[in-house]
Amino acid sequence: MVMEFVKYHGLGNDFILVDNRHQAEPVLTPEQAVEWCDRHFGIGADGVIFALPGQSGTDYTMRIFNSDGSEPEMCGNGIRCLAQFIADLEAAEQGQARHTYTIHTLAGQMVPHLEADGQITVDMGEPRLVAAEIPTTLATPEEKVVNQPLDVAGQSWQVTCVSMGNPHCIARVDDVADIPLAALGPQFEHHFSFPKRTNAEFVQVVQRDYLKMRVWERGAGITLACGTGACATLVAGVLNDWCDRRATVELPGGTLLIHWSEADNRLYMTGPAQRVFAGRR
Ligand code: ZDP
Repeated sequence: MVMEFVKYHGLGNDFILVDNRHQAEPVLTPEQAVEWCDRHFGIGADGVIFALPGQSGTDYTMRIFNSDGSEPEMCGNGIRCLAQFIADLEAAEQGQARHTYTIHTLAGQMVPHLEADGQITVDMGEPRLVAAEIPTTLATPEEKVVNQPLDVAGQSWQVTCVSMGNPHCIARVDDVADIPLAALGPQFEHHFSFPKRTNAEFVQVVQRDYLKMRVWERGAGITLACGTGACATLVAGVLNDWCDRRATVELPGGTLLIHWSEADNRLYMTGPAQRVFAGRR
């Protein structure tokens, strides 16, 4: 069967978007998503995202398969791409689109808002900090993991763990350019301390309001950006007093503005989402 898709990217973190509004389950299997994401034998992407009918009163539901076929709970750059995709669909069908959507995800409800300048701000919800919610065995279930030692690749790292619905393990380094990401990433991802595997972020503190970050993504490997990872990194920075609650996070693909609001404990992420091309497969 011929299927239509649209490619989008958020800071070079690229996704295949599928209009799945007519059906409650994704129209592709995880195995098909792996094929579609292949950069040599397929379309090429870090993941496939499905725009599904809403649940529990939300406008839409987002589901995503990573390029290895695993299904993450949440996806920050992806939800900006999803919001732009939906707005583009609504504009094509109705001549106009809304600016704010409520989106159901496996990590709860998220609320992207399309700004007048083309950027998209997403209410990413509250970070989860206790070990049971990461999940990690680095502490007892109710404890936080802040600046704890972790042995990886024959080296002792000081790590902080944050869940944005999906698991993140953050380590501060002097210079992110020096990190052998391809070698280290898989060893963090598959470390026995993370029962659901983990995303791994290496952060360099440039100023209290400017962080540089490189990411190894669970299920996708090296990517140019990670929205949930940028949020988790800022939270780790605040918990360790490396940075302010509002900071720019520079990723290889560009920058995101992240704000951890004191008023409501929620993360607000602002960044772009761009349409690349549409196709059939
Ligand atoms: O947690 C995971 O398995 C991630 N690979 C999900 C994708 C995260 C993403 N890069 C982001 O921006 O949050 C889409």
